[in-house]
Amino acid sequence: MGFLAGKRALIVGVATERSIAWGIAQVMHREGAQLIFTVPNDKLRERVEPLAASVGAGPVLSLDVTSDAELDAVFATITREHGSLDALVHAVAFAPREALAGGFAESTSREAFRIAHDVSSYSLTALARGAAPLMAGRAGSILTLSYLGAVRSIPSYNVMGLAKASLEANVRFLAADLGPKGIRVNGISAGPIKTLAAAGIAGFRKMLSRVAEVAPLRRNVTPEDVGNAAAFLLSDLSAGITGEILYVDGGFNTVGMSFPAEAES
Ligand code: NAD
Ligand code: 0WE
Repeated sequence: MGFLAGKRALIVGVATERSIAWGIAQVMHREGAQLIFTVPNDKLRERVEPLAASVGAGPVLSLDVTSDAELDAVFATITREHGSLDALVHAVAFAPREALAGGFAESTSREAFRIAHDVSSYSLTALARGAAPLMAGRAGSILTLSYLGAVRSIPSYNVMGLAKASLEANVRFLAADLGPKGIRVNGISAGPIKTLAAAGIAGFRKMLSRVAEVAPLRRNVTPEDVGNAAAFLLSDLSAGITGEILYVDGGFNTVGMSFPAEAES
């Protein structure tokens, strides 16, 4: 029997078969979890419905995380249809495209700052508040996805770095708030992966190859690498872990200096 057997999970952030959230969903399905998916619009609904069906999930729910009404509706539906929740995956990030290019100060408008923090960090607070009553007395686990730009400056990541720093603080404050109710809250800081959110980011391919040269494991990570670590953090195997950010990046963040690997086979 899988280590997530009997667990029901809400997964927010599947857009395509390359989505990190889809990598997580596949591992969770493999380990026996029952999954509920959401999409923010009808265009993504068409892409996600076949994926959801392939892992035996029920109807895909509508959720734009900037809408309080849609957040309320999702939790009302889950309360009515299922009555409980064991796991929540938050894999959502957005900043206006023009904020993810050029110099940080020049590119960061008040509006881009607001949107990035609303979609990418506040949404975790709102989802955790909605999920908590459904997780009461059930060893719930909440997981979000972060990136190294939360704690290091990275060219062009710009205001998303500030939003990820806020997201990581969100993990710690939610962990303290919900821990006494038996709910754990953690983050995975993933290395770069070619997904829809990475498409059209200038220089992303170069970034992937640089990471693969420098990271101790000398490769990029995959959605399945992230999915396996995610399934652990969402399961009772990690019952003693909360408020933590786990790096799944081939060790890239731990390296202080690295030389070109001429002598490697
Ligand atoms: P993705 O494009 O597949 O997923 C991003 C998701 O955010 C999409 O499903 C999209 O629908 C959703 N989203 C955006 N705005 C929304 C809104 N208003 N309401 C509801 N959903 C909304 O890309 P991904 O790379 O799988 O991203 C998932 C998470 O992983 C993000 O938090 C991202 O920051 C993080 N991450 C990605 C990488 C990478 O290199 N791809 C690395 C580290 C962390
Ligand atoms: O968190 C992310 C990207 C999130 C993202 C992506 C987009 C593209 C489309 C947020 N908002 C938007 N807005 C859009 O209009 N990542 C961790 C992937 C990523 O994005 C980068 C990176 C990495 C890594 C942008 C610049 C530099 C590095």
